[in-house]
Formats: sequence, structure tokens, C-alpha cells
Amino acid sequence: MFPEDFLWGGAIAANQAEGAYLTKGKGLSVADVLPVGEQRIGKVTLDIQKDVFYPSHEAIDFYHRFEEDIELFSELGLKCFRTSIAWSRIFPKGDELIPNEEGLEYYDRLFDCLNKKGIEPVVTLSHFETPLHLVKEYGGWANRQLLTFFDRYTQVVFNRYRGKVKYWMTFNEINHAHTIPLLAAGIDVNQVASEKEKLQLIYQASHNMLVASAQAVINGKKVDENNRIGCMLSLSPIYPATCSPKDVFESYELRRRSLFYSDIQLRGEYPAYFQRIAEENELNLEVEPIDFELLKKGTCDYLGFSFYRSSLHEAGMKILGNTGGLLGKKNPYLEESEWGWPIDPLALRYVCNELTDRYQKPLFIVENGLGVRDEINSFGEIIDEARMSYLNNHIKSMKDAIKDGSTILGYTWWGPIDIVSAGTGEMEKRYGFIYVDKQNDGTGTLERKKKRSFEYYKQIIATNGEKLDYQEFLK
Ligand code: BGP
Repeated sequence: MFPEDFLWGGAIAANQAEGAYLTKGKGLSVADVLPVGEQRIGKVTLDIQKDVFYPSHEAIDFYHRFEEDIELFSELGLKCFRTSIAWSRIFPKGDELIPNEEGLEYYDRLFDCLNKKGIEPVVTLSHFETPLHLVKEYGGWANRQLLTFFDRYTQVVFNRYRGKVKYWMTFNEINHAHTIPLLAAGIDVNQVASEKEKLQLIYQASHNMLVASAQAVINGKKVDENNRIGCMLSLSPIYPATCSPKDVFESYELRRRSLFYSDIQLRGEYPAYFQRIAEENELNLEVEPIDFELLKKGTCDYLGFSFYRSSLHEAGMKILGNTGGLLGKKNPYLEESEWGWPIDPLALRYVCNELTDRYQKPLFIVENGLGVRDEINSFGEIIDEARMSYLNNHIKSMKDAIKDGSTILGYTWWGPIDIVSAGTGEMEKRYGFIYVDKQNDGTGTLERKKKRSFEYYKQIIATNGEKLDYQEFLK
């Protein structure tokens, strides 16, 4: 049984949906220099280049069409809607003293529209959207000065949206600082030569972001003690590839590399195991005594996390990852999506149990979904069975996790409407219950159209997760 006030929702990020990348004073963010194509994250130049297509510049034009889209979300029955504030709409370069009023007004209109429809906004303060100027001029989150800029930004938005937004998250997938450092931490690790220097940069940026997160929690509570502020990690689990003790132990250590972030954000202090990581990698972090006081005071109210798949680790293998989590060995027991992401609903139950045992704090599943190449049939319909099946199995698993004893605040399906993929920039990797006529090359009318999964998710919400059969939607 799902609790009566369970937050059924959908999630997007500003940079993957809004477009309007320079409208009303918005500055560039890291997302705006990502071209379309596989592996784009490794090949980015920090300038806009001529003749290169940047999907986020128009995206699905949510900036101009959000009223129409929220109308559809309301019909779908969403109880909450997660999006981010594009930091560079508010502070275009990131280091200004005065915010951009036109950027603030846009989010006033967006949050007002959601509230009017009875849809609770859930807002990420930084979802892969560090202002580009801060990356180029300051070196991104590896520079302590960003603490000041982020502090200013969070004070402005907490004050401005007081009473309009109650659920917040600080940094999206903060643990991705290791695998997608430019997006997650605004750092360009290509500029350093050795693995050691890379780790130094990543942990320095991580420390600064963790302190910034704590500072944001403190700011948010000061403005309104009713604010509920969470952290956000990518927590697809890692299984050992075999029962070899080496595989088991290394997978465990790798898991800690992620849980390091939530350990600090939820418990308020560096975990003991970090000492050894720091020594072995000769990390030399710039820290101030005040940082540790802030970490203590600014712990998060809940743990938000994304879950897409599981991965398989073998001792000694190169550790790689992308937006869905780590990329390990192929798991022979699991089917994969068209993008090679293993489909593993039971792993969601496993993760909820793991996190509940570790923290005893409420969880919020703020991303879960399946990227599919949708087909429009001769009747003009999209009967997206794979998406409905994925949804069905993951909701059952979440239900089991609740029975196991997890407290789960809500579930926000990733991409209730098709948006640009964060990992590849494609439009054709579609997650939505609502199709958007926009193609990989940027063509399309932007027209919206409901898929069959729209009716299915609507039924799930209307029955509070009780009616999960989707056979009738296949006809
Ligand atoms: C997460 C990000 C999202 C998102 C999702 C799916 O890592 O928080 O922004 O897009 O993954 O990944 P992709 O868009 O690459 O399919």
C-alpha cells in the first residue's frame, strides 16, 4: 500500500527541456556547450562552435510552452513535478551581485502555474547547470569561490519562492563528479595529466559542493523551516561479477565511492574510510574549519536518488560510467534497453533496502525511466509496451520496498514528456508519456501527443499504485 500522500510525479531538468538558452538575459551553462552525439561529454569544447548543433538551445521549448505541458501533467494526475532552476537564468555568469529579475519572474510563473493545478514543485538547485563562466574563469567547483556564488544564488531563490516551493534538492547526482565531472561538478578533468591529479580535482570539487550543499540547507531552513531539502545521488547498485572475494570487496569499495556523498550529506561528517582514500591518493584538500561546522548543521532531510539499472564489477577493471550509473560487465541474467542499459527492477527494491538500513531517513525516487525509440503506428498512435512494462515492474518493486520497511516520499518518473538526453543529446532516446515532435537533427513541429503509457500512468496515480495491469492499454 502506498501512503495516501505519496508524491506520484515526473521529473525533468531545465537544460534538457526549456530551450530559450539566451532568452531574457540567461547566460550559458555547461549544458549549453554539449553537442549531440554519443560520448559527447568527453569531447566538449567550452565555446559555442559554428556549424555544431546544440540540442539544449531549443530543446522542447518548455520555456514558452510550459502552460500547455502542465495542463497535460494535470490531466495525467501528477501530484508533484520535479524540475531545476537554471542557475544561469538567475545569475547569467554566476558571479554577479544582483540577480536577473527576468529569470526570477520566469520561475515565478512556472511555480505559480504548478501550484494552481495542485502539483507540488520539487526543485533541484543545480542539475548539470553550472554557469559556463564559472567553469572557464574559476575552474568550476574545484574553486572555493563558488561557495560564495552558490550561497548568494540559493539565498535569492529560497527567499523568492518562499511559500511556492517546499521540496528542494541541492546538487543533482553529486556522486557523478567522478564519472561525468564537467556536468556534475563543472570541472574539466581533461586539463590534468595524471589519474592522481584528476582525483585531487574531483575530491576538491566534491568537498566544495558538499559544503555548498550544507550551506544551502541552512539557508533554506532559515527562510522557511517547512522547507524539505534533500540530497540527490545516482544510486544504481553495483553487483560483484563473481563470488570471488576480490570482486565482492572491490564492488563494495566502489559503492562507498558513491555513498561517501550521502554519508556526509545525511550524517554531517566525513566517514572514517575517507582517511585511507585521502592518504593512498595523496589528496591535499583545501578546507577551512568552518566547513566541518557547516556540514554538521546542514544535513539533508531526505535522500533523493536516481535509479535506472544495475551494473556488474570485476576486480581490477577500469571504472567507467555514464548518466545511468557505472558501466561494468554484461549481466547474463538481465535484458537490456536499446541503449544497452540493463533492466533490473529487483535492484530498485535492493537499493531502497540498502539505503534504509544505512540511513533510516526518508527516500525519494526522483528519477527512474526507460529511454525508447518510439514508433508511431498507421493510426497515429504510440503503443509503448516496453515503457509500460518497465514502469509496472519498477512500481511493484518499490511497493515491495515499502513493505520491507522503507519510507518513500514519492516517485518521479524521469521525463514524463520527451526531452533531450543528458548523456547523448539525442531526442530519439525518449522517456516520455507525452511524445514531442522533435528529432535528433533538431527538426520537428514540437507538437505534443499522448502515448498509451500516458493512460497507464494516469491509472496508476488514480488508484494510488493499486491497479498495475496494463493489458487493456495494448489494444
Ligand atoms: C541522469 C540525469 C538526467 C537524465 C538521466 C537519463 O543521470 O540526472 O539528467 O537525463 O540520467 O540519462 P540520459 O538522458 O543520458 O538517458
